Amino acid sequence: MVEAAQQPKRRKRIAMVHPKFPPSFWSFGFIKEIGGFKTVMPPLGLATLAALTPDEYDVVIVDENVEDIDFEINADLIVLSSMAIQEERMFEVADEFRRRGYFVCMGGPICNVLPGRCRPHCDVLFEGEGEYTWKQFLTEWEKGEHADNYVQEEKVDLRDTPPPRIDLLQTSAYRVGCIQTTRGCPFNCEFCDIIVTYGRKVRAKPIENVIKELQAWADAGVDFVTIADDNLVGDRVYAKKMLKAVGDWNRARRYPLAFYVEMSVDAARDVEFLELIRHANVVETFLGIESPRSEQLKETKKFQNAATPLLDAVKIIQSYGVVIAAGMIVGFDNDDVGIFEDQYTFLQMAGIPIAMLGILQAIPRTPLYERIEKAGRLRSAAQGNNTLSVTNIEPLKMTYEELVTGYRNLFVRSYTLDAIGERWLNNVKQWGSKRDVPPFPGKKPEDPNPADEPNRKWIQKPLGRPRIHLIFATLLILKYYFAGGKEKRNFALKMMWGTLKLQPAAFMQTMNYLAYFIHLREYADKVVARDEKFNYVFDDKNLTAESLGEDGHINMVKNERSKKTKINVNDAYDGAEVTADIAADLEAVQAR
Ligand code: B12
Ligand code: SF4
Repeated sequence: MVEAAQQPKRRKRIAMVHPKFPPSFWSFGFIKEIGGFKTVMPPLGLATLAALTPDEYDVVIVDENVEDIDFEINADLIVLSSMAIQEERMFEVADEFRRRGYFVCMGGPICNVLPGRCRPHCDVLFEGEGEYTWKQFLTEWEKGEHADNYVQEEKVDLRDTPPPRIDLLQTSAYRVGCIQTTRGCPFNCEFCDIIVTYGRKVRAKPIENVIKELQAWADAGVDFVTIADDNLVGDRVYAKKMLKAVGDWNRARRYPLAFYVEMSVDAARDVEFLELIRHANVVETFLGIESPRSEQLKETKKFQNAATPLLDAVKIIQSYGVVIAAGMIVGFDNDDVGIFEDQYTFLQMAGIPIAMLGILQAIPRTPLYERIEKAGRLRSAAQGNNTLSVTNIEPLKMTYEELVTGYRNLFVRSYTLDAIGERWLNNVKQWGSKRDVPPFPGKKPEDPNPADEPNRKWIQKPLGRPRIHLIFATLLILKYYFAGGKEKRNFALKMMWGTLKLQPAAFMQTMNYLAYFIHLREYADKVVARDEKFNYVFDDKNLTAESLGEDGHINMVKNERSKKTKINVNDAYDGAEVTADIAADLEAVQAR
């Protein structure tokens, strides 16, 4: 008989669970069948945590958006990670596991801003980046000495983050793959929770690791990858080197990967950067434009936008063949009822087909939250879907009802077929061309001006490798529009014919977006237009962070400030017309 001491130690099992998303603007839930996917993107945070877990553990990732959760799973630890939009389901799942006696750890974006609400639903709560705290916890847990709360205050060095374990994901269930090359953003927008968690000093992964991660996604059969950086131009020097390397790698492939990125509008000032995103095969970018009115941009400390002619910036970026998805916000203190018309006009003129329209919300731990709480203008708890007719802020220049009704009407109006069609063709007209690009103010005389450049060909390759599913998807798209009545049919014909006239090479890109628009139309009609959150008001008018369970005794931004991190924001503002506001902001940042 083998002595107990000699028996091999039982391998412990960790189940990492990602709760289901409700329908949202980005869920693409209405076009899963057309796209042939179960959910849009994998949980990169959990895949990263899995990679950080020492080899002696067996790890599984269960994404409830892809498969059902087995509440009797063989596991010693349950790890949950989610965004605030998954709150309800996250807590249900956590409570169910705990009811059955499992030990539950919780982390992710929701815990980073709403730890007070998460606390009652888990055994161990993690706040902030997980690279160091996860390993520390495992060591302490093995010894039976673990804490019940781990907070990562120092920002993680991205050389310490390993390539995510995408081998643990059912990659074919996702529409796109996902990598992250940097974390953090040098700017200081008042409402932003990104800089609360990830800080204002941009930290980057070694470029060779980026290429390795991309190769892994390509090997897994993925054609489209999101570069989930908070701001791709946050560190422009790194971004250029990285995009050059990625572009060289990508263009050498028979079927290059297509990329989605997120960046700030000051990118429009840098011709070299724009050439490189085109070279890398970026086909869509998210821009946080927020408002066409500069008073509102200054109010929210988005000085980089206030100093930029926004319409021109959009047109310049589009001329590099990129589709722009914009974040737009109503409900700033300076917004009056005229803002809805201004937002609509701006979007139509700019030709921004995908506008994530939201009402300003105060997210706990942000400077905006502190200001609104101090002013006694909190009206309810923060919630995770920023594209519903609800906000926790009492508006100043209109009533709450005017704000949510105006918002809802703006959303629905922006997603009528006529409005989408006009925006899409305005954007196709701009692709690969210098037409309509005005000289860009605020540049140094020696800088090249995109308006002086020759016409650019549309060189994007959005489709990836040929797949049988593409034929099936095309048929379903045609069915939706051509069997859906005259209005839909005319819209589809206008989009296709318009593209053939303006930019024939981009015809299949228009087909792609015809699918995208089905989701957005359905979301506008079935979720936003019928949203009952309108009446979601708390009786108690004297709400505070504490009474809402949103207390956050640790403000990570303040902690970072106290460490006097030196950030070179001059790079990020490079070429901007430096107004007094920007100068003050620069000084404030430099003084930290
Ligand atoms: C890619 C992305 C998406 C993708 C989807 C990603 C997915 N998995 O489905 C898309 C574009 C579809 C998307 C959509 C949305 N998104 Co999004 N998204 C991102 C983005 C840019 C990157 C996410 C990511 O992969 N990060 C990289 C990984 C490694 O980071 P991570 O998951 O946070 O994990 C780290 C830590 O949090 C921690 N950690 C995480 N879990 C755990 C667990 C434990 C136990 C431990 C120890 C640690 C830990 O360790 C990890 C490594 O450091 C983030 C911004 C950001 N910088 O994170 C926003 C972000 C997560 N999204 C956000 C929002 C609001 C949304 C939407 C609700 C917007 C909308 N109205 O539609 C939707 C909802 C999604 C849906 N399907 O319905 C917010 C969430 C705010 C919050 N606090 O909850 C963020 C933070 C951006 C922002 N501030 O505006 N998003
Ligand atoms: S530019 Fe975007 S990521 Fe950066 S601080 Fe502003 S809102 Fe946050």
